[in-house]
Amino acid sequence: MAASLRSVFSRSPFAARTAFHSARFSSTVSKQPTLKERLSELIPAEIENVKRIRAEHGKKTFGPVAVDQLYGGMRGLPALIWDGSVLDAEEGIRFRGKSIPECQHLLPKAPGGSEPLPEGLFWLLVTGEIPTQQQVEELSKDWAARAAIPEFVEEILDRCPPTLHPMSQFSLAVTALNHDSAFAKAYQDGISKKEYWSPTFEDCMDLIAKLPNIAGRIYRNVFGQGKLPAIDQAKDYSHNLAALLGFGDNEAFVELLRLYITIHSDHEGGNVSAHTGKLVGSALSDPFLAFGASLNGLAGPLHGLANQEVLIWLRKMQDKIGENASDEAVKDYVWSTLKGGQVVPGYGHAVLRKTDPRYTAQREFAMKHLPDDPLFKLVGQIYNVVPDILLQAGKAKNPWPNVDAHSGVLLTHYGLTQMQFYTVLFGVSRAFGVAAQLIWDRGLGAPLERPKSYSSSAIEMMFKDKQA
Ligand code: FAM
Repeated sequence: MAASLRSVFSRSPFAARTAFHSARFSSTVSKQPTLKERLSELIPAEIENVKRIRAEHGKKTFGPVAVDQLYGGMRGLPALIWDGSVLDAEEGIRFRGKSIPECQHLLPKAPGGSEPLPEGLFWLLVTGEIPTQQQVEELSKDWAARAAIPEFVEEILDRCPPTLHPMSQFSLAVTALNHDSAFAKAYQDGISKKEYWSPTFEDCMDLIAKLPNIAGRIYRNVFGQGKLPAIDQAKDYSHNLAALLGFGDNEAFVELLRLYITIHSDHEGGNVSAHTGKLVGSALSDPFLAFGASLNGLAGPLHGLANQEVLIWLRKMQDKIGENASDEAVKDYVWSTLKGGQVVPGYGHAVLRKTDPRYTAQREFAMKHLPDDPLFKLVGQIYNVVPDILLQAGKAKNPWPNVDAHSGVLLTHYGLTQMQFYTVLFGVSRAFGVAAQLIWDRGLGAPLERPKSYSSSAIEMMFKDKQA
C-alpha cells in the first residue's frame, strides 16, 4: 500500500488525495461511500440518461422565443439544464424535488440542533440523495481538513483597505485560490475529458472548505474584531464559520447559519450568480475562477447585495420616522422610496410570484428565537404594507418579499450588525449550489456556452414583411 500510495503522490496532489481517501475507505469495514465514491457511480448512469433523452427528444422544440425576451433580460427563456434545484413561480424552490420544510425535516442535524446541516444539503444537491449522519460527519471533517488558505491569499486580504467592499475582497481571494487549482493543473498535464469531473470535484470541495477562513478574515480585518481562531476539526461547517466570525459560543447563531446556508445555497440555474458560475465554468475556467465571477454578480444590488440594501433602507426609515412608527408613516416612507425612482429592496422577484419560502423559513426561525425583536416586528409591519403599495404602483410583477427582506434582521439580532458583510454570507452559501453545478457540468461534458445575439436591425428585418 505504501509503495502504491507513494507512486500516486508523485503523479499529482489530486491523485494522492484520491488514493488517500480510498485507502481510508478500504481500511474501515462499515464505512459508507464518500460523496466522491457515490458520484463516481452516479455520473456514468446520468451520462447514459442524458444520451437517451437527447436521442428521444433532442430535435423537439418547446416555448417560442418572443422578441421581448431578447430585450427583457431573457425572462423565462428556456436555456439551461440543472437538476440540483428547480424554482416554481408559485411554490418557490425545491432542492432535488424537496421543499425547504422537507429539507429541514429530512436532512441530518447537529447533535442537539434542529436545523439541517448544509453538509447534507450539499450531498443532496450533488447526488439527489439524503445522506446518513455518518456521511455528513465525514464531509464536515473533510472540509475542516481542507480549510486552511494559502499565506499569499491571507496577505492579499490583509493588504486590502478596509474601505474596499467585503464582496470585492471576497471575489479577489476566491479568484486567487486558482493558484492551487487541481483542475487547472490536470488540464495542463493533459487530463482526458472523461476525467474532468474528478479534479473539479476536488477544487469544489477545497473552495467550499476555504470560504469560512476567507469570510472570517475579511470580517475581522474590516470590522476590527481581533484574531481568527483555528478551525475546530471536530465541529461542523457552520459552527466553524460562526467561530471565525466571533459567534462560536452562540448556539442559536450557529443554528441560524445552518438554516441560512441551506436556504441560500441554490435557486435553480438561471439566477445571476448560478448562471455566471456555469457560464464561466463552460470555458473550462477552474471552479475558483468560475465562482469568483459568480460572486461579482452576487455583489449587485438587484441580486445578493439586496440583503445589505434592506438593512440600510430599514435604518434610514427608522431615522426618518422613528421606532414604533404607525402603519401610515411606514406607508408614506415606502411611497417616498418609489417616488424617488428607487426599488423597495427585498421585494419582488424575476421568477417568484408569491412570498419566497426562504423568507417564510427565516420568519419561522425569528418567531421561535426572537419574537420580540423590534426590527423583526418592523419587518412584519413592512410585510403588511409593502405588497399593497407595490400593487397600487402597478409595475412590479411580484409584490411579495424575497429572501433578502429577512436575513439581515436575523444577523443583526445576534450582533452581526455590519450590513456590508451580509452578502459575503450569501456568497459562502451560494458556493454550495454553484459547486454542485460545476461538478455535474464537467461530469456530463457540458459544452462551451455560446447563445446567439441579434442586432435590433436584424430583428426588424426578420419581421419586416410579416403580419403582427
Ligand atoms: N420596488 C420597486 N419597483 C420594483 C420592485 C421593487 N421591489 N420590483 C420590481 N419593480 C419594478 C422594476 O424595477 C421594473 O420597473 P421598470 O419597468 O421601470 O424597469 C418593473 O417593476 C417590472 O419589474 P419585474 O418584472 O417585476 O421584476 P424584474 O424581473 O425586472 O426584477 C428584481 C426582479 C428582483 C430585480 C426586482 O423585483 C427588484 O429590483 N427588487 C428589489 C431588489 C431585490 O430585492 N433584489 C433581490 C432579489 C433576490 F431574490 C435575490 O436575487 N437575492
